[in-house]
Amino acid sequence: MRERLWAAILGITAAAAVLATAELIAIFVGPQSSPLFAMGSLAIDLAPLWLKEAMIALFNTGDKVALFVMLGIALLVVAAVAGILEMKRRYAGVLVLVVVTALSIIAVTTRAEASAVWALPTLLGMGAGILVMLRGRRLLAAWIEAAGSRTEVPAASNSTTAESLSRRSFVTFAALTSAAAVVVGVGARLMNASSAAVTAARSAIRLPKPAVPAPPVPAGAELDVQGITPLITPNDEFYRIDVALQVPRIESADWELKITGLVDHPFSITYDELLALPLEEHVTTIACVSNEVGGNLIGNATWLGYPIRDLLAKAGPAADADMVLSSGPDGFTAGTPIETLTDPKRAAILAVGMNGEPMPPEHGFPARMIVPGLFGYVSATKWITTIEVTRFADAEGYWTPRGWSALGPVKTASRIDTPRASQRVGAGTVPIAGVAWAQHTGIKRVEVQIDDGEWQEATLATPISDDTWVQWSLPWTAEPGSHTARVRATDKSGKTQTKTEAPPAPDGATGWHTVSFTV
Ligand SMILES: Nc1nc2c(c(=O)[nH]1)N[C@H]1C(S)=C(S)[C@@H](COP(=O)(O)O)O[C@H]1N2
Ligand SMILES: [Mo]
Repeated sequence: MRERLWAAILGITAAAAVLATAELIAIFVGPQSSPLFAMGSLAIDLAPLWLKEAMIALFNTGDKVALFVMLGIALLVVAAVAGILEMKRRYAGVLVLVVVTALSIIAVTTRAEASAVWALPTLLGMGAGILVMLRGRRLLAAWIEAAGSRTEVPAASNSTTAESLSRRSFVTFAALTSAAAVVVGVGARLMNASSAAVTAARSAIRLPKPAVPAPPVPAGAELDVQGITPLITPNDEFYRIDVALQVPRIESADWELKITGLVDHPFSITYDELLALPLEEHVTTIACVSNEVGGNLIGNATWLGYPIRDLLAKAGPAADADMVLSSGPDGFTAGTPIETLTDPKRAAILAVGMNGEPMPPEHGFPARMIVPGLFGYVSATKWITTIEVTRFADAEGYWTPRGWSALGPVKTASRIDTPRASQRVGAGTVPIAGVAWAQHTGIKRVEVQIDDGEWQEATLATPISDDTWVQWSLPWTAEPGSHTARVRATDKSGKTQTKTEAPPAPDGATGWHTVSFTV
């Protein structure tokens, strides 16, 4: 047998396990956390200018491919050496593997915008590589031993059997591991590469200035209370609800929205055409129907987009149409009353911007719907590709046959942000504070009850508009001991939140948010 060759194959198998695992985990952590991607980028950064120019001259636009081919060859050599070393001396190859992966962790985590979790794919890859190296080493050593004892006792036929058995064990292990690594690794790499392309394309987009900017946030809209939810939710803290495991990655250049169905003039619109329209900015709070009382599946952002009623007007909906079925590439659909979308007083928009950025991929890049006053599941279609004008009698949204109501107006609600449940607070004046919402109706009053006391009216901040949540607070002098606070809001239609507790399904939770804490 050729010990060296098999040892080299062992090393390469272990390296394949490292890369495949890392690529797989990078799907979840983010395409830039892939060690291959990071090492490639690092090589580009470190290479002297003359080398870069030579590469471009030699390979033209294939320079990136050439770079990855060279990187691949280098890795192959190092991996083979690691395998040979491991068979010479136990853990020598493991050491090489650890050193190389540690270097790539440095490469990954020192990228601009990198975060510590970006180390995870390579770290788990390292773990997988070590396992493969150790197990393979044991199998290969057994084979080498069996082969060795045969040369010593050529006549013993059972040692020949021992050799072929141990050979089969090692070869099967190496073949299966590498095959799995190639399938998983290549698949994951393709996914990561395409999402990296979308990330790059998205960061190159410059959104136009809004033709109708959002009015400035009124003074006094944000209360100075520690622990209260920020008035505008930062994009990376905004809740997310997706039916798909994978965030769909769509390039804006490939994107097109079709407006079809019961219309006189069906048409399509591209991303560039959409950006060229006079866009409007609206601050709107959106919420999920699955939000529990006191839950955080709600957020408030400044959205930039184009009124859906204007798109519909251009298509000319039929008089008997009463629903718009919007769909995304993940199989999600939302059924929205056409009346809500065409209401000139309601800012239902096809949004391309979120808090001054192009729509983040997680929140629907290139474009999504935002409709004030309706739960997300019946209105907020992300990665939207089709708007079909239809009728409630003929179509239904994704969640309707799954136990959720066909119509999903938001329910008036309120939440205590501070004190938090089971928090211990110091004696003295303690603010009880939080947010309340009744999108498109507006909040009239928020009341707080402490223990079994009277309901006390909280101070409302100046709301941005009736389409956004509003902060509230009640100063309270805390007596030592255990306390319970509950909150209820009344909206501008005069309706007060019901005490009756209901679960989220089928059309939204009800009940008063109640928090117990200790002073
Ligand atoms: N394509 C698509 N759009 C979707 C969803 C989805 O799963 N797929 N979820 C909806 C639900 S249930 C809600 S509450 C909102 C959430 O939007 P967000 O993830 O940006 O907060 O998006 C809606 N739009
Ligand atoms: Mo939702």
